[in-house]
Amino acid sequence: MLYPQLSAKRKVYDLNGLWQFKQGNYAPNGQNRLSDDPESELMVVPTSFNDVLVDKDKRLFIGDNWYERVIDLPEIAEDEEAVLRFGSVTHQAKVYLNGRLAGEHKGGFTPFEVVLTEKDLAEKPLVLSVCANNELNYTTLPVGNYLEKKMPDGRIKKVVKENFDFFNYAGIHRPVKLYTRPKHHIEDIIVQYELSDDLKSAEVMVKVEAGAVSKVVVSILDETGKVLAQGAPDQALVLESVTLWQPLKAYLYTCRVELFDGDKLVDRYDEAFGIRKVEVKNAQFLINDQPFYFKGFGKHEDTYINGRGLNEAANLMDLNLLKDIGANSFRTSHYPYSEEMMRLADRMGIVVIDEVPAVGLFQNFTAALDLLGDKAEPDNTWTVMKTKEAHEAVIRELVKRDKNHACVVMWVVANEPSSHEAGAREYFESLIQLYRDLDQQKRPVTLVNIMMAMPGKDLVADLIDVICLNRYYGWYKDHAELEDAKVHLKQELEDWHRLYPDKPIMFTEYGADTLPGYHSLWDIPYTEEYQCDYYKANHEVFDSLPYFVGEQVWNFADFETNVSLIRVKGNHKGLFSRNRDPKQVVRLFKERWTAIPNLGYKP
Ligand code: BDP
Repeated sequence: MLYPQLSAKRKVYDLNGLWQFKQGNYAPNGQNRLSDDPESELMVVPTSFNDVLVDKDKRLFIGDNWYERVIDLPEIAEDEEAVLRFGSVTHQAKVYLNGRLAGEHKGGFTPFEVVLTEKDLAEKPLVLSVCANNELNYTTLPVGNYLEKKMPDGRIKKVVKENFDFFNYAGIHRPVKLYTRPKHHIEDIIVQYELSDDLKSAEVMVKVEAGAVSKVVVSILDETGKVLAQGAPDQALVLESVTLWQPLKAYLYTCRVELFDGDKLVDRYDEAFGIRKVEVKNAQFLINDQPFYFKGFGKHEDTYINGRGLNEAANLMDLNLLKDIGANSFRTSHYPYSEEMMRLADRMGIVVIDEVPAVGLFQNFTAALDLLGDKAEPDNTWTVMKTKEAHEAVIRELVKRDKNHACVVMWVVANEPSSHEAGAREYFESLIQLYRDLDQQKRPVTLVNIMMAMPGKDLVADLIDVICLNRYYGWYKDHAELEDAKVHLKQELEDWHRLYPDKPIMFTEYGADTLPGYHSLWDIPYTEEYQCDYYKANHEVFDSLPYFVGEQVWNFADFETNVSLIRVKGNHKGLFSRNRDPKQVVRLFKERWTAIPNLGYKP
């Protein structure tokens, strides 16, 4: 899906800013206005509504969240169409135009569009109402435990207990835009390329989905805007001398697609893309034929005030901090990040592991996380979860959105599912295959493994390319026993390697909650010293194993969670605090990571 962008034939209008807002019942009918409802109030777009409302019940409200604004449409030419474009609405969206249901979308982290009809274009003014529903259950991704509570006054209150460890922020999270494009337009662009064996030259092949026109011209431009090759879609365009997209040394070409009717330009779109090779071979993760070592983070889209809403300044600061500490990569844990973030990572040369919101696929996950929780029922995840349809949809939407990004080097099918329970293999086999079928670049696919799915118990690892582990030796296991932690960690990694000698292994999570300002002479968890010692112990083991290809810590920064016994106003495993102040451990990482090269660390 193309990002809304200005071009000679396209205009983009910003619909962000102040909207009218109300939680609960509302039925737009073309005559009424949300602003006339005394219970309505102001809201900004984009942001999570939760923290900005400053009201406990509204912050935790589950159900329909209504947004409305009135648009005085610009003139749209006869041969053009107008499209409403939502970067994301969390989690389910219904879009109404003058009271008419004009579009719907399920899934809170991928974009969708609504094309305005002739009738909509004639309406003056046009009332745009959006319902953002934030219910989660066993059919949605992420997975939530949904219940209806009877209140003392007889009212029924909807409740979602997150089956995952981050706060269920919701609302219109990413920009809303109105753009125009020609009726006969470019619908999608898929850039494929084949590099020569020496990686010096490439044949670029571009697929174009477009309306009927007489001619489609594809041009490849370098960073100075010089045309290097030109031809038709599906034709090999030869680049004699290629500048590769390298980790932290990005180079982006432009693929310009133009539609012509005779000599007349009908539509034009510029898609940036990088050329690089990704391959998994002999227990190594190769980028441009060299062994790559992942240094970086699991992150969240999470900032004060905005919650999960797009915060471009925070994104840029985060990636600058990531570079400063000597890292090279992050995982979009636990959902697709904004298109703006992916474009930024492309430009900065940051390597990305791209994840769908498949989190919580573990019955009773919160009980499992709660160390004091006694699990009465045996887990029955794969008969209880009805998420397959949502899962397929989100894989399709993610690949459609992110396929051309050079930064994306691997896809994640799920985070910490119950991959050791009967039914897991049947559930995941076709989803992993779906990624492989859809992705023209044939990027590796992984599943992020949970601590309970140990080697021998896990049922899916043979289906994936890289063994990605979330492990907490020295935290959830061997708590404050770092010597034992090292022994157990090494043992487990050796077991994985014995089972899958050709697959590289990396950590996609490891970490220890740390409250900045807490210190101790001894090994006391939650102190800044313990966080340092915890990481040193883990690194000692990593460095002793040649097939261990990467370390992504949990987490980049502290983040908001649901309340629970083991969360002290959020999760504090960040190397940075929620406001991005460094903890003591940042110095340790900076020293370590600036000494480890991105390529060729473990040749
Ligand atoms: C893992 C999850 C992550 C949690 C983390 C933790 O993948 O979302 O926040 O552990 O417990 O279970 O800190």
